[in-house]
Amino acid sequence: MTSDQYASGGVSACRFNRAIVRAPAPSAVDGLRAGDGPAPDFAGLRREFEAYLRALRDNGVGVDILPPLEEHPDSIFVEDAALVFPEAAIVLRPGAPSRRGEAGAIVDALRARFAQVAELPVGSVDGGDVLTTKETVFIGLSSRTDREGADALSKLLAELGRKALIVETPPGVLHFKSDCGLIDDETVLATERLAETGAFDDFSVVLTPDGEEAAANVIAINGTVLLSDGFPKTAELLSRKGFRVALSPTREISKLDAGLSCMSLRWRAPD
Ligand code: CIR
Repeated sequence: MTSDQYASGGVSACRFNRAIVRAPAPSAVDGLRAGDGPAPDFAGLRREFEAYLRALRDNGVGVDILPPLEEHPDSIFVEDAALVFPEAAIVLRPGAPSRRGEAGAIVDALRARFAQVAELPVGSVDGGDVLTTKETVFIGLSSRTDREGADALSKLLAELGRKALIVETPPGVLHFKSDCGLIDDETVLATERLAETGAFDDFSVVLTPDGEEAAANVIAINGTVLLSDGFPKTAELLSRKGFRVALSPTREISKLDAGLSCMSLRWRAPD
């Protein structure tokens, strides 16, 4: 296939048959945390990782599980080190200095699955700031993703025939996708503060209910919306709107400022 066949307007961004994840190392409990809340418990992290794996598999996704990396505590959050599309992968440059090495550590796994693996040449971009939709790849500027990286990424995406849009992440929000997730190809679940930026004016937007802003980091997989458990109002709202919802626990993972999208790189491999 040529990249044109995947270009804007082409392929659903909610259908996946492959994913890459990385098992947590014991050092994961020392991952970055913005606040001074409690550190996560390793056994709990592991259980949540396993529940996540089950959720991917139950929804039709085959998973490559990479080995734990003790020297990279946050490496379970593979989403930040790369972007994947049906046609190619892009190795990113995570913005936190302690996470930069995760990019090099994932290259071999990408090469094993993708004929084309590009590398972001300059700046910094975390995959958590990148939301791929059918028409557009949103790149949120944040404390982890800078203008230089966003511009360089836009160029690489253009070479793949994909349209990029650089947007702002609200102040105080770690990643663009901390506050939003696609729930189908036309609809985004987003916090009010993110929706107010106008980034999703071309989408239908479902707002997270009051007090459940952390629920926004959902992933849509093959007709199911995977939602963190502990957000009953969001689960009820999505079900009422006709979405099939599956719950996955993220209590420990959330202590590392992370959620569901962060733990996998997902793509639709050609059949
Ligand atoms: C960090 O601060 O980088 C990690 N503790 C959490 C990263 C979460 N990743 C994501 O939302 N994509």
